[in-house]
Amino acid sequence: MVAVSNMVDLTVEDGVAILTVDNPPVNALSSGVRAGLSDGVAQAAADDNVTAIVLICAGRTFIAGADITEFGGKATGPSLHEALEAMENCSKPIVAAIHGTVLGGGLETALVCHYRVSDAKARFGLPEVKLGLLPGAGGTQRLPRVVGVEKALQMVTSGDQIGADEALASGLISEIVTDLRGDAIAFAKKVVAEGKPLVRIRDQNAEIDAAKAKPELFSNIRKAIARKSRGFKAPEYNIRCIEAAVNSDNFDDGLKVEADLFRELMTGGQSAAQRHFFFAERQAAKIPDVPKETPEIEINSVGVIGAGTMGGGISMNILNIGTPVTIVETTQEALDRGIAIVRKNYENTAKKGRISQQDVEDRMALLTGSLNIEDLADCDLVIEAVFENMKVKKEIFAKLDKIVKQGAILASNTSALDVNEIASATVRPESVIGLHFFSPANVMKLLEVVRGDKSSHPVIKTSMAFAKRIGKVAALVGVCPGFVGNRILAPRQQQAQQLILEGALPHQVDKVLFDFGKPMGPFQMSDLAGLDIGWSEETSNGKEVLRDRLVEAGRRGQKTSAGYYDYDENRVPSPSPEIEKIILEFSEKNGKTRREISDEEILIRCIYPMINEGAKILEEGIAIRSSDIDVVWVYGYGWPIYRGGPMFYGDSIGLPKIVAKMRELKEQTGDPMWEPAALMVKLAEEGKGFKDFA
Ligand code: 3H9
Repeated sequence: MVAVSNMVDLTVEDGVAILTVDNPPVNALSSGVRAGLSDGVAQAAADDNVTAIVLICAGRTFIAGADITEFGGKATGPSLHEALEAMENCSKPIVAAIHGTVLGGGLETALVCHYRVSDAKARFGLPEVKLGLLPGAGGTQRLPRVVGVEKALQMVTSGDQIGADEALASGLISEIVTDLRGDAIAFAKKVVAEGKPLVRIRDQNAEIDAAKAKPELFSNIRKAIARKSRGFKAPEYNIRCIEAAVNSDNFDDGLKVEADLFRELMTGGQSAAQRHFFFAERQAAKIPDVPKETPEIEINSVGVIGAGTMGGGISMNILNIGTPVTIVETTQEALDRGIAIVRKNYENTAKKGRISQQDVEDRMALLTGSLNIEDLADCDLVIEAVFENMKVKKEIFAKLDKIVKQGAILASNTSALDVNEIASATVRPESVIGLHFFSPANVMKLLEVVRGDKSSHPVIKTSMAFAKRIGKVAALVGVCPGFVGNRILAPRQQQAQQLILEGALPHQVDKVLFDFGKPMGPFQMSDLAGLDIGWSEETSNGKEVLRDRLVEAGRRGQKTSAGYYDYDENRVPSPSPEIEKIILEFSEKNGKTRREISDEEILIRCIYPMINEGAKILEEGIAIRSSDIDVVWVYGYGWPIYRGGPMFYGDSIGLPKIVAKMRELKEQTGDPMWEPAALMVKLAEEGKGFKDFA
């Protein structure tokens, strides 16, 4: 075996050159791979003993794309385009032997090979859109020529993968093989023996020509993705590239459109934010002080306390991975209701065709209801999901301490309470941790794992790993009121309330945040959650507290068709004259002279306090790194991923600008909340960003 580069080897076996890419972990197209592909193909082409070439990868996958860590830096070595051109124009057939995930630039590499075979488990996709990009190495021009325009549009705008069967059916591969290396070599020999042509996808125009008469393919996809892709640039740019493939006179013109649009996305803010988030998500799983060799606790059965919305949703995550759950309630009625809702949710999913009726039955069979907490004695993990009341939670944990076997994890789903205090109700605080799921718990991707002062390393490690098993992205946070997510939410909600007393109306504030990219603004969010959460009749003070006034007037949010908005029978909100009247009264009572408030002021006053709170959280060590805060906000609160998360956004605005504005607002209002966090001031003075804080 000869090393063509530090990442690509070449061997010749019985007239077939085998180029092996070996660049762990995912064989990304780093400069050494690009150089190896160019040189390896040139060497094989020049070798008279070689009649064909097989391109294969070592390790767990075929090339999974361009090397994202190289983006934004200075490119070295041959460009991907140069390497791919050399391959496509090679005078000897190249067969791609595919396994694992062939993604992005990896699929584009396969598409310049003259033939492709794969094993049965291989998965294919162009996921660039998820990084705010488009396939920039010919993917938007070649894929539609193979799988057809409609399917290509679907693949590039969603970034979703297809399996080997679908790839075979759509012509993306020629064969599914069992012995990848051996069968690919045999396939290459057959191509030579049978004198099969060197198929260059760029020359195949049948699918493109067929789509010329169907402009509706483009309007249809635009319509289909409009809601999901609101605010994102990349999906539309991907569509434009395929449109160019169809409408251009020749392949190279389409390729030029692709190159221009790729460059624009690559140098723009959205892709920078989405690439940041790609690494943020993976970084969040790494816990510096928990050694690699820490043992994990086996989780084979789970107990959930509380069959309400949270308890039911949490249970579904666990049933989905085939792990039995015992759910405990205090009354038969509450238990029956909770279990019925779980079943209904599954049946709705089955109706949409996402799972089978058998799946529904299999999952429900793993769920046991009980009125006796002692039934949790043998569980490996118990998650308490009752309402937010410290006294009740401590009673439950004291009971669990006596009942549940040693070594099990005792978790609370509290969204704000002190996990250390909850742990103090037991004599095994090392086994206690917070697992804060977000509602709806069976859907939302985020899990805040709240480490108590005494939570043990195995408990932390197992919780993070278990989160991954149930399809969540976990961020490890420390104990403070509201942890990371709700603590950052609080100052924004407070500013939103201030703004409506000073002159804005709920729909104006909501629109600014909606246009920023949030799924909804603070007032719509409150209406959705219910204004009566945490409200009680005894303590209600409608004379002084706006929220209390609304609840007292029966305006509890969407569920009563009235909250900060009026709702029609389809829950469509409209600004409410009654609310406007109440707000004006409140302004007057608070001595506020109402004024016109600009959208810019609204945005700054809602977002800067969040960034500032994030800085305090970092300063106090509640989050390990700023990117973990971004993960919490993107996956837990719908922060637009194309803005990277609040801390990334802070860095992109520039910390000196935020510090200066906060000081100005402090000067104007005297409100101590505008005091910039010491860490933010320090980083700003040092010319650094949150990303530099470790
Ligand atoms: C592109 O191709 C552009 C072209 O069209 C045009 C160019 C001109 N680069 O996810 P994992 C790292 S854009 C660098 O935990 P899994 C990752 O950070 C690219 N590094 O594993 C992690 O590092 P660490 C289009 C990468 O098994 C480690 O590998 N391609 C890349 O759960 C393991 O990753 C994509 O968007 C990369 N491309 O999933 C595919 N990919 O261990 C992106 C991964 O230090 N990748 N790393 O934390 C993926 O979707 C998943 O990583 C994959 C494996 C499915 C491959």
